[in-house]
Amino acid sequence: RGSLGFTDIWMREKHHLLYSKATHHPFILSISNGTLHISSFKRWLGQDYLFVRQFIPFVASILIKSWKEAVDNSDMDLILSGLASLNDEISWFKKEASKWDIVLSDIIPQESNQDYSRFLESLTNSEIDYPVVLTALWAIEVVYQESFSLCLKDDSKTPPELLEACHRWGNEEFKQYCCLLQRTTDRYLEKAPINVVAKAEEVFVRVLENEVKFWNMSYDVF
Ligand code: HMH
Repeated sequence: RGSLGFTDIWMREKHHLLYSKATHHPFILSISNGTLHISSFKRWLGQDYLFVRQFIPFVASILIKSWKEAVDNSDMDLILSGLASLNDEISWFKKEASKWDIVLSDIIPQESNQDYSRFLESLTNSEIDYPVVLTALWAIEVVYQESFSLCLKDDSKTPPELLEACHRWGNEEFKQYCCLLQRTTDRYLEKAPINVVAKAEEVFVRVLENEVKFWNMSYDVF
């Protein structure tokens, strides 16, 4: 397979089209060309706050798996750093919500959000293999990293009041985190039995589908 790992083959070759649908969604493109309706942004903000609250226990379940299954301490350190930044992220959502007059306790999860949460919850099961959940974590993070970094490009017209949000996921440090997650994931996939690799690929695709639906939910006028 040359020098490409499984994750690169999936994102750049086999599932490239779905991957670009998730990373170049109209919601993101309209932030970067300055045409997003602020009501869409606010809807996304409220829904994503609820998503992150469900995402935290999912990441915690991976921390437990890294404790049981990792070959060295670096995995647990990496997952722990991810959990620590989710702590900051929750604070950021609260601050950002008050800036936009959003009452977070009033937000009701939309169907796509509930579906995504249920999917993550199914992956917290102790029977789900470590390489599979690493794949999911990496995919979830890399979609946001790649999406929001588009909004920070020199030629983008992102409104100044949305820059802070874009910077949260588009920054260089988050990109490094995603690269480390990718490398770790590939390392385990290399050694995994073929059925586990197949399951990881299926989970990768399902993450991308859920990400597209999540953007649709935020973007659609309803
Ligand atoms: C829907 N996907 C969604 N929300 C997020 N905050 C991330 C990924 C990245 O953390």
